Amino acid sequence: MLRVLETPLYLKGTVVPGFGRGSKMLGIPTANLNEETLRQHKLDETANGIYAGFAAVGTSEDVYHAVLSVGWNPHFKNERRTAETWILHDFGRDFYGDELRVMIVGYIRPEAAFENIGTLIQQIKMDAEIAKKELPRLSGRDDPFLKYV
Ligand code: ADP
Ligand code: RBF
Ligand code: MG
Repeated sequence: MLRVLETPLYLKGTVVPGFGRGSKMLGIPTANLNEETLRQHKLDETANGIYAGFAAVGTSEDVYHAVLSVGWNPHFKNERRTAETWILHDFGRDFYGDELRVMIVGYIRPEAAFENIGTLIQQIKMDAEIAKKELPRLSGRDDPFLKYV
């Protein structure tokens, strides 16, 4: 279901435009991080996968549950590696250009390619259910890393 990481992974960077595939329209907006954030050695190829963690945006102190995908998006045969975070909170606005801080505490599954887009979306929604169920018992939401400095 979810494997708790021995050492959390920390991502901090600027929210940049993604591929514009309309994931927001599908109810799954994913905040893409700038490429420099992906270049840290802890996020090498072995780190590719689907994760759960805690996220904070901009100068806000609020911490939310999040699911994210790190890697090549095999379903779309991408040529660019990305880290995209779906924060499980309704912001009602965009926050391109803001700082995004994510503390990854659990591993859910490897990235995969699916029969069709509907199956991919179903799977992502199941990832979110796992995160909502497991994250409340995991520590991390008070980590100083999530605070804006
Ligand atoms: P893009 O292809 O540019 O990444 P998306 O359709 O994936 O576009 O939407 C992502 C954008 O939506 C984020 O960059 C952010 O500005 C905004 N957004 C609003 N609510 C959320 C949320 N709960 N989680 C992630 N991004 C959100
Ligand atoms: N893309 C894939 O190609 N394969 C996946 O298994 C996959 N899993 C994802 C899981 C989560 C929790 C999230 C937020 C995204 C995932 N994606 C995956 C990325 C998804 O294809 C991408 O967000 C949209 O295509 C918009 O760029
Ligand atoms: Mg996106």
